[in-house]
Amino acid sequence: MPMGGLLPMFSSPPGGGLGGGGVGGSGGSGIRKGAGPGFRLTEKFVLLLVFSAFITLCFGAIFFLPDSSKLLSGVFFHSNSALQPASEHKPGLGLGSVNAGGKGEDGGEGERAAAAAAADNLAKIREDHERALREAQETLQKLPEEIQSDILKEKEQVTQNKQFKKGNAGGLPHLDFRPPIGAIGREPTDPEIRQKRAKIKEMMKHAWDNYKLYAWGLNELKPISKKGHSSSLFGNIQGATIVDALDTLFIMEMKDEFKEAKEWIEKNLDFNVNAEISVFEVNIRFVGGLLSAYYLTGEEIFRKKAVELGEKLLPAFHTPSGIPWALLNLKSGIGRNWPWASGGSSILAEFGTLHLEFVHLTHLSGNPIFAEKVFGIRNVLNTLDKPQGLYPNYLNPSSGQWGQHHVSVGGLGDSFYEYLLKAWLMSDKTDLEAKKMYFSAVQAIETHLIRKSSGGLTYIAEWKGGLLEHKMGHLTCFAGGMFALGAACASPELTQHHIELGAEIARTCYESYNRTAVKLGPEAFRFDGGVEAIATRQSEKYYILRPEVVETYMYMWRLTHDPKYRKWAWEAVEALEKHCRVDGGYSGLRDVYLKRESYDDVQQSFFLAETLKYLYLLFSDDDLLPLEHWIFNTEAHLLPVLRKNNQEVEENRK
Ligand code: DMJ
Repeated sequence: MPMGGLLPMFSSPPGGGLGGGGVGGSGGSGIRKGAGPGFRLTEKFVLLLVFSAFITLCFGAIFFLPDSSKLLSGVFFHSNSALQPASEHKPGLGLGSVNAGGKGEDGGEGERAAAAAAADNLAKIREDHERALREAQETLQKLPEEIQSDILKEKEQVTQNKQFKKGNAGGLPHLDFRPPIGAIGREPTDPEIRQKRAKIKEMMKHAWDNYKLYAWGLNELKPISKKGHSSSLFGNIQGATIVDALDTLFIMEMKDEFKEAKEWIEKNLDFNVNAEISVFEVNIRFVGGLLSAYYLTGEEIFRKKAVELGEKLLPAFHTPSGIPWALLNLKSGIGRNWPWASGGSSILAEFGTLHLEFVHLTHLSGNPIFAEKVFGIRNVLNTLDKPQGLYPNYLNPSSGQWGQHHVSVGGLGDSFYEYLLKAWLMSDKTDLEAKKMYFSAVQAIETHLIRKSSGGLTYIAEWKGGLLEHKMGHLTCFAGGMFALGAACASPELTQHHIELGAEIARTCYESYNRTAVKLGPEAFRFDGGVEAIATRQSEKYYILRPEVVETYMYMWRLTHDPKYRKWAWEAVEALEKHCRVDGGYSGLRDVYLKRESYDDVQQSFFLAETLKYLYLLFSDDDLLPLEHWIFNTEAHLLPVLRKNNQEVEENRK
């Protein structure tokens, strides 16, 4: 269509503008007719009245409207209420009703109706306006602090929700801390036992003082070179010995040392490091140590640090199966597995040893994420077939399938089994799934791994795709204590049998110590090639101050009170003093079959956390850390049993 075709309709008429000519020039419109001399006087009067009411209304509206562009725009530009947002909806000017009234053709009634409607509308406008004024005044009269605090309250709520979702420590619920049960024991009444206990405390002091003197703030001590020792297991997180030793210092009532440890933690313990750490080691030593210190003292700093570190470990679970990586860069959150682990697998003893600490992190933070993660691990395990009912040491976190079918109750497997039993006990025996998993695993271990030597020593062999390797690790010796603890809590028909199993393992491990030159056991010992409980390979002859044998003695002592366990434990103390104690602390040995010491020059942090703690408990009364109230994590850190109900806790406290 040519443009010229539209022009005539929108162009002004010749002569221009709206002046008279436009309207007048168009010839006879309806208005002109209606307004003509044909109206009666009353009609004219009604029209005049309606018109004047309309003018008054408009004037009134303008007069009463507040000086608000929003309201003005509401009135003038949103007169169609359907276009106004609900919150901005204002009663309109009522033009519709004025018109309706004004159109009345029934003389006086229409007039009155119109006048009444106009008055109504004016009243509404006034009311709205006054309300707006009142609100504005109230807001202006509020103190600036009140406004500020309203804003802050809102902000806080949002932040709290966000923090809770993120599992941030800022969202911690308030916990009513009560003094722990049996954290400090009475002096033993027997003077000989008292003296032995005092000796073990002196050993702790020697280890601590030298660490303080030569390696303060670093991870571990080199007692021969008298300097710090760093381990890649902790990346560049520092202070492993301080955190690991905290609860031992507390129960031994080494108050000054505990105080200096706490002060160091407050000022220096820092997890904002750009380094790769072992998730397992950091969890059992640092998270475990901090949780234990919190439960013993109620000091907020320990809880705060434990939760903060727990959060830092969470990215390790970002794998397709939810089975965590072994190694994690704390800054980038990038994880990976040990390069030597079968087909990129995660390790059973590592991902299976997070459960206790993570359940407590949820308990202390109010954030379910920690528990969800570890129960997720359990779910994966429960969907998998177990060869002969056994749990292989390797599990691929990407495929969620087993790697090599190697099974061990020692290294790579050990504390997974320990944590099944302790998850059940720590839940006040409500976690029946853990109980079932534990007892069926032990049954499979008994059938396929436990053997008796021709000399009558019971041992736990390693299983490699169905073939047995007749070797038992020092690490495996913890299992004696585990069987006994499980026995004490299991059904009567299992009790005797498992206690005996624990006792037999304890004896075998004792033999592994007793058959060396220094009376401390090797890293691994064999039951083949004509030997029993003796290391045959040079690479297995070392002793690094490990606790597992005295750990089993401690449980056996508590559960049977057979004096031989104290006797064996004291032999270990004497051997430690004779062969591992040096001027600068305690050192491991490279070969336990040599009379002349060959020091490895490392004072492991677990010597203070575990070995000395278990020895101290062996020479204390049973009311120091009673087993029905406390669970020891795999690094001997203390976690209380989470009672079914508070009333029971109250009862137990009396
Ligand atoms: C400790 O860190 C723990 O006991 C862990 O379960 C195994 N290794 C050492 C002690 O030998």
